[in-house]
Amino acid sequence: MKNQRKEEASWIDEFQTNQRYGLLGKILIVKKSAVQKITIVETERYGNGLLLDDCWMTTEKQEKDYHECLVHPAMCGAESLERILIIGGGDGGSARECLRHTEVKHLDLIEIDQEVINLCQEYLPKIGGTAWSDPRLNLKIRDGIQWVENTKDNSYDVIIVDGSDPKGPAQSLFNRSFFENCKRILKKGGVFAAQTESPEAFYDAHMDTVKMIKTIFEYADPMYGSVPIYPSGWWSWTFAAKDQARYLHPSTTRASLISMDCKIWSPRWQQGAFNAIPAYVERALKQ
Ligand code: SPD
Repeated sequence: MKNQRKEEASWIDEFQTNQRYGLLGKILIVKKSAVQKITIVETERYGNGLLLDDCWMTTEKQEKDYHECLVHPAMCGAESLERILIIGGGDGGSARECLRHTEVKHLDLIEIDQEVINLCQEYLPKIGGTAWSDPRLNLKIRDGIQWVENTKDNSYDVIIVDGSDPKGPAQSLFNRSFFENCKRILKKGGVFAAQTESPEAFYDAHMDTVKMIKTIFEYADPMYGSVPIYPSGWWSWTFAAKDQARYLHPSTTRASLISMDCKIWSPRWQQGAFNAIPAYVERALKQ
């Protein structure tokens, strides 16, 4: 049986300019939704995984390396955690991490593609886990751009942008007007968080996005870590706030409730990850 699986496995690659990033595995299903191409795979090393338009999004055995880092600096830094917004995040991993915080009363998860939710619930159910049945979750299949445009000022304590790369359906999640609306609908003591690509594999996208967020919010800083399945394995998340750089100072009470069950995130890890800004990025941000 083991031999048989190995014979069926082949390289599943994300192709970027002059590079490719792959895992050995089997393709379980490929679907073209109205929005994008969705591929579900079974990998030898990281369990079942999801690709959108042939780019790696998540796998069961390393998703925490990404979701914990996107979510907890924001959730442990915001003044209050009553109302949370996630744009994207159709695998449910960001929602699961947010809902571990018992102060959360309401979470809007705005995903553009119902098919992503369906396939993740079927093939990667542990990533969303109990979030899918949590009464605090309000799942809407909507365009995130329109959602933030139509939301009134000061609506959310935390806003998390868990989209894919800046092309295709996620392109507009990297636009100035989108970030400006996020700022407008964020409460004064709130925290904004977004995945901001790789400082190595996607230098231009990373720099453009971090610079833009910095010009919009009063306080903003990128944080760096490792996501093995993404191009170069070196990834970033950027956090922003209106009243103070509150994402740099995690609440010890909140951290103590969640960090023992985290794989990567802890207040100590977070401090190092903000300090791990590469010198070439720090220099470029000052120009
Ligand atoms: N290059 C991949 C960037 C994708 C970031 N979002 C992934 C979704 C995981 N919830």
